[in-house]
Amino acid sequence: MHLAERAAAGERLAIARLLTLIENGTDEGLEALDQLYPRSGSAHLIGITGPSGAGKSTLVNRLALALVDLPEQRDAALRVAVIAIDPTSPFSGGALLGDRIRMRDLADRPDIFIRSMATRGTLGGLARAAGEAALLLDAAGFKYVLIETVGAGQAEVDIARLAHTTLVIEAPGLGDDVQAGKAGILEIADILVVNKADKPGADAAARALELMLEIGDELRNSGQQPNEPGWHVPVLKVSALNGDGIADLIDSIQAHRNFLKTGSGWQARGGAYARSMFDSLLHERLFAGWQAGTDRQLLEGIYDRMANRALSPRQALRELGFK
Ligand SMILES: Nc1nc2c(ncn2[C@@H]2O[C@H](COP(=O)(O)OP(=O)(O)OP(=O)(O)O)[C@@H](O)[C@H]2O)c(=O)[nH]1
Ligand SMILES: [Mg+2]
Repeated sequence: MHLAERAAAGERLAIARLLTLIENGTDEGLEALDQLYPRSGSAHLIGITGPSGAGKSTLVNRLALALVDLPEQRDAALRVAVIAIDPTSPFSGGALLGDRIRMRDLADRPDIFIRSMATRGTLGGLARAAGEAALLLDAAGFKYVLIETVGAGQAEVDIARLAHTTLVIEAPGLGDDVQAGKAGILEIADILVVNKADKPGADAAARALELMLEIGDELRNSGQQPNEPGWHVPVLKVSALNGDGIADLIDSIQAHRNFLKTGSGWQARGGAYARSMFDSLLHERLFAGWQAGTDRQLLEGIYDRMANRALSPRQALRELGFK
């Protein structure tokens, strides 16, 4: 049987192989994705982001184990998949290894699938690879796909665009009061989580977040997400370490899904992702086509003149025949 069909039938080995093929951008992998595309669209994609050390991996571990046990999951063979993304991988082999060790509770469960992904090339490339991996896991039948990233900027925003529900994780004691505010990722949150509620400072962090939410309401409305008015972003205190608050967090995740499904949000988020994927592929193709048809030396000359301030970027475009 073809690899795509085996993956669609939920065969773990086939899924793992296809993920590698997709991550490496091979034709076989990408064609399999095309074939699987119509089967995707039913998994609940959940993004988990926030500053380093907030406890994202610990929380993902907890969430995965709790989601697997939901009554609605009883008949599903494949239940929860986890994609752990490390955008700083050249320097953090150790961190990835750490994640693997932390997630060992999950590793030998047949109903949970875990995959770590590291950056190859650009952050944009990483977001795309994550999107493709999520698509495959969705098509393979996983009900929940959890995607963990470190809150570092554009990659998180891209991944939030791909997720139905984005959790932004904070924790007391990370130095400054609220890291996510600084990193500019608060506005992508559907649910704000203050982890390490077993430690002092969690209440203060939650209050600070609530305040920032009030101030940032307009920000969110002008943000990058398709805007679904009517969702009130909750601030939840949890302890990933001892499990406190996890049941409420799961309720909140379900409530967000119901909210999206009741309105047009579910479709809109899936559609927004497909459109952004299409747009970025189109940009790439058009650019590559144009570049292939353009004299290399002419281009180098133009780059030089721009560097020497003899030509502005806009003037360069005009010189190349663009209006
Ligand atoms: N006290 C307390 N410690 C926690 C809790 N959750 C996680 N930790 C600890 O915080 C540290 C960081 O946890 P991780 O889960 O690795 O954090 P992370 O956000 O995934 O970190 P990166 O992947 O490096 O960005 C670990 O030592 C955890 O044991 C919690 O609820 N309470
Ligand atoms: Mg982690």
